[in-house]
Amino acid sequence: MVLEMIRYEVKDQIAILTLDRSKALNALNRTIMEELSTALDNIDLSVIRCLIITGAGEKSFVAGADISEMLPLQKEEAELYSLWGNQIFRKIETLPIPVIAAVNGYALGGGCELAMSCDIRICSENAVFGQPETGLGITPGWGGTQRLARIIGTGMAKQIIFTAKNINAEEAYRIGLVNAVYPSSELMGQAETMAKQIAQNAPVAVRMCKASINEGIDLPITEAIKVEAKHFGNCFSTQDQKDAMTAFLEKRKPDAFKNQ
Ligand code: DAK
Repeated sequence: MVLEMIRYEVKDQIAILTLDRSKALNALNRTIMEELSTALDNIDLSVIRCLIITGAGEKSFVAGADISEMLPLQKEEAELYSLWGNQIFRKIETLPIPVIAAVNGYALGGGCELAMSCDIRICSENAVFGQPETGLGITPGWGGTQRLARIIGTGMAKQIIFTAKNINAEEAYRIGLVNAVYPSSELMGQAETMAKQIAQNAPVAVRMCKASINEGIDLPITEAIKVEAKHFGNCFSTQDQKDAMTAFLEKRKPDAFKNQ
């Protein structure tokens, strides 16, 4: 696939997707969003076990949706624009494999929303998070009002969204928006280390865990545990489950998982 603003790299069973529109701090215009969508559709899920999403350069992950493209939108167009972007971010959220956001600088507006559609967020010490939309006369429109509250709770989410005040990496860590903070030079190495740890576990089991958490989180607990039981059961039709449990009982290390 030929992409202009997305770099896609494969390292063994890990893929790294880099948003590369450096002249606008990787702001999300229609082209880069369409390319992101295409890249997600083309991930070889028979091989790739974990995806890392990051931004080009050391200054910015993504500085938001492209403000110049949003300015002229009318009411109906804006609603469609919101649905269109949400549907692309939902592809990340529902991608069968885990997705790590390696946030290397500004993650504002649509950038923060993109990071929140990933399963795990880690960031560099210079990262800045925020939802500046109310200062631009709009609401967050690509999941910000929904996912921020789900990740950090409604009280803190409302404060960040209503005030439009950015927060630094330390504060993002304190409130649970990111799982870890690293010096810029270490961020990608740490993301790859985590991705490799994920990739060495049984692929079907990891996928079932993601599906189980995502599908269960919005259900009443009585229904959610049925979702868990279904995915738990699915693992028992894999060779990897039989092999790993046999290896344990034979007191030896399991062979590498075969994704079968
Ligand atoms: N859009 C377009 N261009 C952007 C941009 C953005 N979000 N962010 C930065 N740029 C461009 C700048 O215009 C500048 O371009 P040139 O002037 O060089 O041509 C270049 O990137 C470098 O930016 P600066 O010169 O401003 O760099 P600084 O280091 O001085 O400042 C900054 C960095 C990140 C603090 C600053 O650029 C900034 O404040 N950027 C805007 C951040 C922002 O407000 N982001 C949120 C955008 S709103 C919805 C759907 C989606 C959304 C909402 C609703 N519905 C349909 C309802 C999403 C909304 C957003 O994401």
